[in-house]
Amino acid sequence: MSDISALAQRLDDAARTATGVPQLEETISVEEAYAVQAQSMQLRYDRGERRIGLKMGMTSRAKMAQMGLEDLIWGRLTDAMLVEDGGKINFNGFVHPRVEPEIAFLLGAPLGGSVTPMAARAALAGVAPALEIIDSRYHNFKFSLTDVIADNSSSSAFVTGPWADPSIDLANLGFILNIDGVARQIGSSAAILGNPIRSLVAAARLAAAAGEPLQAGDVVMAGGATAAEALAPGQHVCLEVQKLGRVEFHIQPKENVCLEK
Ligand code: 0L1
Ligand code: MG
Repeated sequence: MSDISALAQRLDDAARTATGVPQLEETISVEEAYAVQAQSMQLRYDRGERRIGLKMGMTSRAKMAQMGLEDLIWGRLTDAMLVEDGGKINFNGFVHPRVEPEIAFLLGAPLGGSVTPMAARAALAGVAPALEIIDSRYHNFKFSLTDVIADNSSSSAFVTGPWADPSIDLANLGFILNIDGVARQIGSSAAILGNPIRSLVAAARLAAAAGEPLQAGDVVMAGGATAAEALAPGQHVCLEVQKLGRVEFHIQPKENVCLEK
């Protein structure tokens, strides 16, 4: 049995100081990896951060098959990870950030355990275009399944756009991810498990199984609709989702460094 708290501390230090670390040498089970994640998130809560929802990862069937996964992975979101729509992030606060175009769900009622897509939809207060900034704390974004789960499934920041009527059909909405005005990824919400509502159904099951059932007010990030794009200082990132609208953020430019004469 590995020392769960030592691994949690290592990954929390890496995230807090934006410093890459080697992959875990320790062999741990998926259950132990989630225990590491829970303990590393507890360190954040102890510093005053508040859990406000969760993110779903590996939500494309192709990615699941490629990784040999039988289930989705998930991570926890805190209030400190939330970036205002149109706001600025500091590149130096990340190891090597990437952005994924997503849909976010806002719960209007609790949603726990085994639920139908219809029940999941009925619990919603809103849906929004959203951007997830993922940032693996491992060097070169290289990790095993248990590595990434322990690392809060690479979750680091997220931006949600305007909340729209949750009765909108989400099955096949067009996505365009622009960086500095250039379309870098084009896709469809259908890439998220065929329909992103399935991701919410899975989130309800996994969160309840972990003893943290979804509550009214929670945000759930449904998962990437396209491949992730690497980010750089000074960029403007904007996602447009058919029927849902747009969401955006800026990355602060590199700071000028005064050289000695
Ligand atoms: O949000 C995601 O689907 C990514 C999950 C973690 C894997 C990665 O960092 O690419
Ligand atoms: Mg994601």
